[in-house]
Amino acid sequence: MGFLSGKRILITGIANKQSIAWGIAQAMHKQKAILGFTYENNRLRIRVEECAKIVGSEIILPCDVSNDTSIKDFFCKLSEFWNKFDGFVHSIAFAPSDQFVGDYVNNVTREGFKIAQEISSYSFVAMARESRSMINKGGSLLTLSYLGSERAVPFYNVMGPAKASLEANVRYMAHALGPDGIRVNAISAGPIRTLAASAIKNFRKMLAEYTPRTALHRNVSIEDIGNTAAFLVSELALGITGEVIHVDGGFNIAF
Ligand code: 0WD
Repeated sequence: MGFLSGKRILITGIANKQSIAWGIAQAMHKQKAILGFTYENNRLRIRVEECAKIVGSEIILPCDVSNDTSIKDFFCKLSEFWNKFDGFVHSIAFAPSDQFVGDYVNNVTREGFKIAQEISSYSFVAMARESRSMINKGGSLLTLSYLGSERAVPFYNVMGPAKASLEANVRYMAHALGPDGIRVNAISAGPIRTLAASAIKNFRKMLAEYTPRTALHRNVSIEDIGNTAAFLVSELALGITGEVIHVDGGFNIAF
């Protein structure tokens, strides 16, 4: 028995085995959740299939969250496997690479700002709207944020406002979905070397400087994020909604 026994959870945002979403999937699998997976495009399909196989999942479906039809089609296909399920993990963010360089004010563009907001924040509520009627009472939605929403982190640039919007989205979604018995939370993760992180200039340097400044004197891993994610979607966390929980080794509380 695990504390997610019998729960059906959908995982988005696996790009490879370094992805935070993969750490989450493994932790949930350990707690006996039944998992389904999305992949953004055919380039990523094989990698997601490999991951799904490891955790015994047969649900691997395309979903590009930049496109409303793709989201609609995805949940329609998912309903052929699961007419009801217990929640999803939104582990998705994107902004064009030219938005992560130089001075924020000089380099941010209308298009870059719009794309970052659409894919990294709006897509969370778009997915919730399309799946609301399929989610069981007691269900849980989870997304991934970063401290750049609260503080100006060099080179994080346009993704900072996108994460701030995502965190506000969490609170508004939690308020709207609360009466349906659905909880909505975010994990604000410490920096982890992934594909998405490689878009941020100086990420390695930042990671090295980060370690001694955390309260725990260590960086976090995808396992750390995964374990908190498993807890948050479980019945152990039934009283928690609308929260942004830092899983960052105590970086944000240290001076
Ligand atoms: O330090 C880090 N790595 C942190 C990441 C610290 C704190 C938060 N996060 C957040 C990210 O901002 C993101 O929201 O965690 C989430 C997952 O990021 P990750 O695990 O670091 O990155 P990665 O393994 O690259 O997965 C993100 C995936 C995409 O991968 P690529 O790299 O191919 O863009 O998001 C998915 C895609 O699989 N994605 C989409 N999925 C569906 N539709 C789309 C889209 N339009 N765009 C990106």
